[in-house]
Amino acid sequence: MRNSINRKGIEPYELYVELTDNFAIDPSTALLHYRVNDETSNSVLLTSLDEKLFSGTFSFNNKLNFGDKVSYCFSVRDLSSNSNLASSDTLNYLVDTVQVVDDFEFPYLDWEITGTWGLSTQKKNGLYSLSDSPDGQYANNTNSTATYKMPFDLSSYISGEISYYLRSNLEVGVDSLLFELSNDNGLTWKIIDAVSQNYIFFAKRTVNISAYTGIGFESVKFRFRFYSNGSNISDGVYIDDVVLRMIPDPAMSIEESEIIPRSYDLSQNYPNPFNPSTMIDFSVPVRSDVKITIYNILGESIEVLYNKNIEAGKYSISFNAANKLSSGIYFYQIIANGMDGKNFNQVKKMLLIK
Ligand SMILES: [Ca+2]
Ligand SMILES: [Ca+2]
Ligand SMILES: [Ca+2]
Repeated sequence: MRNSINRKGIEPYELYVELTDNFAIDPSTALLHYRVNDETSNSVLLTSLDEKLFSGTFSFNNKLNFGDKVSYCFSVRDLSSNSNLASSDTLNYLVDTVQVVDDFEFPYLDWEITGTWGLSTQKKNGLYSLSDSPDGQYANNTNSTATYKMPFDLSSYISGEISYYLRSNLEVGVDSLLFELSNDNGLTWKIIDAVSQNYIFFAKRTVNISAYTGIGFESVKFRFRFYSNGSNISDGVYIDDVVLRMIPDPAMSIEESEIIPRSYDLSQNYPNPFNPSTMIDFSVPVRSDVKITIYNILGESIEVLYNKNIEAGKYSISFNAANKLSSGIYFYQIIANGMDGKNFNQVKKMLLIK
C-alpha cells in the first residue's frame, strides 16, 4: 500500500491511496481510519478511481493541538469467499514544532535596535531580559524598535503561536508595547499584540499567528515597538523567553518521513483518466540521472517533463496537458542512470479525457 496526501494547508485534506491484494479487492470496503491521541478512531469511505487507486478527504475540524499524535491506516476487504480484511501498517506523526527565538542569554543581541533597547538583568529566566530602557526611565515621545534579525519560514505550517514573558511599568492606557509582524522584509508591519497595562511580575503573552502561515509566508519577521506620548514617563518593559510554536502541515510531515526506496519504481499516474493535470510518482534508490518524457500514441516525443540528477528518494511531479494536448492515450517514460552503474527504463500509459 502506498499513499500520498496533497500539499494542502486548509482542511479538509485530500488523499490518494493505492490498495492492492492478490485477490481482487472489494472497492466498496476501502476505508481510511484515523485518530488523534489514541482516542476513538474515525473512518472515512474512500472513492474508487480505478482498480487500485482510491481517493478521499478527511478533516480534524481544525481541532489539532500542539503535541497531538495523529495515527492513520487503511483497510480493504478482498472479493474471496472469506472477504478477508487487509490493513496497512499504522502510521504516526506528532503535531509540534517549538523554537526558542531568544532567551536573551547569548552575549550578543540578535535584534536590530533603535533608541535605547538593550539587555537588562531584570529577567524571568537566566541572567538577562530585553528592555526598552535598561538604564532608567523611558523618554517622552519614544517610538523605538527591536527587530529580530532572522526571518522565519512559516510556509509549511497550518497554524502557530508566538509567546513571550513581559514585565511592564508604563503610563497605563497611553504608553504601549506593540508586537509586530512583517511579511515584506520590514517594509510594512502589522500589530499582532498591544500592551498598555502594568505587570508587576513577568506574565506570559501568547499571540496566535495562524493567519500568517502557509504558502506566501516564506519570510516573516517580528519586532517589538515601544511607544510613549509627550508626558508622564515610567520604567518601561522587560521581555524574556520569546518562543515560537508551530503546527506543521500534516501533508508535508508525512512526505518528509518517507524512507529511501529499495528499488527504482515508476507509478501509475493519478488521477487517471485525467483532465487537465495528473501526478506521476517515481522512486530512485541511488543518486541518478532521471529523464521523464511524454509521448503520443504515434511514439512522437511531446515533452521532456523532467531531466535532473537527483538524490535517492521518492518524487512526485505533475503533468499538465491544458492547452497543449487533445483527448487520447499518451505514454510517459522514465530513463534513470544510477551512479552505481545500473539503469532503469519503464513506460506507462495514461488517458487524457477533455
Ligand atoms: Ca533570559
Ligand atoms: Ca506617557
Ligand atoms: Ca527602564
